[in-house]
Amino acid sequence: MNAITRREFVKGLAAGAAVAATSAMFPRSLLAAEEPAAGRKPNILLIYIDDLGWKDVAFMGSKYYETPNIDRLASQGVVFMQAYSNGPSCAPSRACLMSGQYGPRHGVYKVGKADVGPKNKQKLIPTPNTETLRPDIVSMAEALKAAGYITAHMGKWHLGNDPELGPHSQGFDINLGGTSAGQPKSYFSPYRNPTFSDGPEGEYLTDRLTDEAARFLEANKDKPFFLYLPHFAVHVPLQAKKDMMAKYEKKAPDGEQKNATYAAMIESTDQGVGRLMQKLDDLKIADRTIVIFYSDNGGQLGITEQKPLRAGKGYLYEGGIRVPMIVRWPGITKAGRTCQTPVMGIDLYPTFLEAAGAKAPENQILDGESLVPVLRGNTEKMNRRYMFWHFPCYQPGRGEYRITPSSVIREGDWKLTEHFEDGRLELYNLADDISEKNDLAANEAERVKSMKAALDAWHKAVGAKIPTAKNPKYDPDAPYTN
Ligand SMILES: [Ca+2]
Repeated sequence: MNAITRREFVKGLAAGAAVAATSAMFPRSLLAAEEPAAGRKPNILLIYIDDLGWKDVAFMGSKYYETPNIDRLASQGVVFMQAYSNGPSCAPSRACLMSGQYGPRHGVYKVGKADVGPKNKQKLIPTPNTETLRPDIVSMAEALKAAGYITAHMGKWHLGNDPELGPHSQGFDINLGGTSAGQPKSYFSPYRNPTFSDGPEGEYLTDRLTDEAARFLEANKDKPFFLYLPHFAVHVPLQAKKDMMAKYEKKAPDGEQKNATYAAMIESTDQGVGRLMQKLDDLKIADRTIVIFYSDNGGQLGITEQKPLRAGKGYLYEGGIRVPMIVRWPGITKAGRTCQTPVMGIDLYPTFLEAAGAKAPENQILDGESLVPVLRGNTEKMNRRYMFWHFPCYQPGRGEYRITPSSVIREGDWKLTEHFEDGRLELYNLADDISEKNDLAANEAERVKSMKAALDAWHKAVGAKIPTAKNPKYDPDAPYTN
């Protein structure tokens, strides 16, 4: 991890604040805010949306979904065009985000058992999956708490239940909503969630989490805080406020973006973001609050689509792992900047440590890299040469597996996938072929060889388990039945 001294950090913050004040990069409300006191730790508000795809927001190009508040946030911060989730679905992305570690270190690869799906269509015995985050792992919340932050979790946790495995066990002072569950029983009260009370009949969950988050901001405006707001939205069950759906029912579809309920769920999320940004302004703490808007995986096919990206949630193609991401850090990030640097969930942990002047946990490798130099605009490049995904399990789909055991390595614009069932290698150049249509593995023997060697070396370095045992139940002639 790039260490930064407290003095450098403070110096940077002060210099950045001056830039913001003179160049009118931020709205009046931000300029009116107090100057950050020297050495004051910035607040961190991490808004993490569930299953929100790369193009499920207007600022990324959707003509169907309406997200004026998130669009405004995007215009005030850095938009990462190549932000990735660490996994193709909820739990692995969250485990990586919270731990700062790649999947093989904690073993959370997917939601549920490793071999979900028709067993007779699995050539290999997959590596067992872990469904909870190990208690000995020091989460980003624990690291920030140790640095004096008050920490709150509001929404979906999906990595186990308190007291042993829930948000409280991983350093969150407050937990509202966080259990082992991957989706709400209902988006309308009564919620039947053991970690928070039901609201008035018919209250909407996304609004409620926004209310709770706003109350938290008010109550903790004078402390350094880390508010992790992993909305249940826009994951199924598809349930939205009826009055919000009407306009989408009349609206022209944008390809397969046409589900009015889903659109209204996105709009409720957008309103929540708008209300919290307004709250930061009203409390005059926007200038010392880092806001991150991010998603845990791609959009679900059948509900939405991410064209030109290939596939969606549950795949290792870009549509499954490339997600929208905004970082607004007044005084540090330049408003309206678009950044092509590939980044991923594990980068946020070291970024937050650097921002907070917090110590990295002892005896815990952090696989990500701080985004602070990129956020400052000092560079467009990360120090790392490669990014990795490891999925030694089966991810069922409709008619075929979305993923059979495989690993992915990205180097520059090149993306190589190794399929463990048959050793097949797939290679794409994302700069020329963002849709992953032209497999260049046969044309690029040298590159394939070097990337495969780097992937092998990584497997060894992180102790990645690779399934090799043949599944005796495999039947090549059996139909795939869901
Ligand atoms: Ca998800």
